[in-house]
Amino acid sequence: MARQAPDLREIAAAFGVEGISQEARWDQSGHIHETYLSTYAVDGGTVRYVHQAINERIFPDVAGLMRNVARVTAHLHSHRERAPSSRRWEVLTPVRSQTGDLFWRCSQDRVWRTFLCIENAESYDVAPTPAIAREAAAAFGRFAAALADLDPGDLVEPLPGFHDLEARLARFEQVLKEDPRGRAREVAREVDQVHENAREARALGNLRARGDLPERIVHNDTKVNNALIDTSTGHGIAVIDLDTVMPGTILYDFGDLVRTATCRAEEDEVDLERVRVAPDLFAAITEGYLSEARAFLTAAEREHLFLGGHYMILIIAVRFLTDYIEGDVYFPAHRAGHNLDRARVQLRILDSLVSQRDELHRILERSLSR
Ligand code: GN1
Ligand code: MG
Repeated sequence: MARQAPDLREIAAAFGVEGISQEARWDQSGHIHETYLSTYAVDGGTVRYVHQAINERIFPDVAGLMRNVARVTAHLHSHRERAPSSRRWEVLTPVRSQTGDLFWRCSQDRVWRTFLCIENAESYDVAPTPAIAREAAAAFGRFAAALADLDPGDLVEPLPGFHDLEARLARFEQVLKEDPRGRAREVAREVDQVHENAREARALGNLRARGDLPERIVHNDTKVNNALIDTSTGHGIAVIDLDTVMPGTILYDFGDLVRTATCRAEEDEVDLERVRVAPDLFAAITEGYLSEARAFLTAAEREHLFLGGHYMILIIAVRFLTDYIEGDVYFPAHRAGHNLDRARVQLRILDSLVSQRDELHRILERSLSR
């Protein structure tokens, strides 16, 4: 779909941003919203903001979404004040519009929000080193610990059934049967792979249904690029992208880290030979996550952490594959077969996880016993 360039001056004015606009960079690392990093000259220096057009097709309840973001960020801010630490820790800060809201509809009929930019920090689509994988994972662990005492009843569920594997599989089977774009024939192998891996992943749903895993407020999108790393120290210092923060199991968060931070290839890599779970990165995220989460994990959560990886990789594979068959209606496709490539990468990561299961389990056990 052609993108209409937004009038960022209009947006900056709506959010009371002071200073003269110097530069705006379109950040294409997320799949959902349209994001700009804008620099403004003010008082002899510069200040940067993130302006984001919210995808209303995916998040129709913008008011509910932004209420969640406000609650979560307020809780994180007060947690930071209550438990000060010598290690840098930043919290995302949404900016209110001139009318006092956390979102604003522009003249192009799109809804915008604005955040202060967290400076001296960077994020990575692929973890370049074990040290960075470790720090990204530690940031997500610290985030979960800080939200442990936020009442789940305070949040709405912006995307109901987001990580409900049964619902995702049912939709997948339905789209496969309807085959609206005549693509089902091409994906027979991938469909088999989904079926082969579904049984094991379903164990997580069963554990949840039995009440074995505590419901917590979790991030639900712990992609490695949603952690910020301090540019100078290399420490994990913040977690961003709070749209999917809602009740769930901690296994989702650990699992999405396994999916995104243990593989040295991009999410849409076409050379599948490059796609594998690297044990050194797996060890790094395990160490990093547990350095913060060890204190609050229950015995059942510890026991089933590994399953989180299997579950999340499969669920994203199913989502990409469903979207390919359906005609790329959710995840933007920038080339022919883009969502199929993404699905194949996920299935390859899953293969790699399963085939190295014993070694990876040993790594996890070692971290857990520390
Ligand atoms: C989307 O916004 P972004 O790119 O961080 C998606 C996640 C997927 C991810 C796959 C709301 O996240 O669930 O895991 O793409 N977010 C939503 O890269 O669907
Ligand atoms: Mg996201």
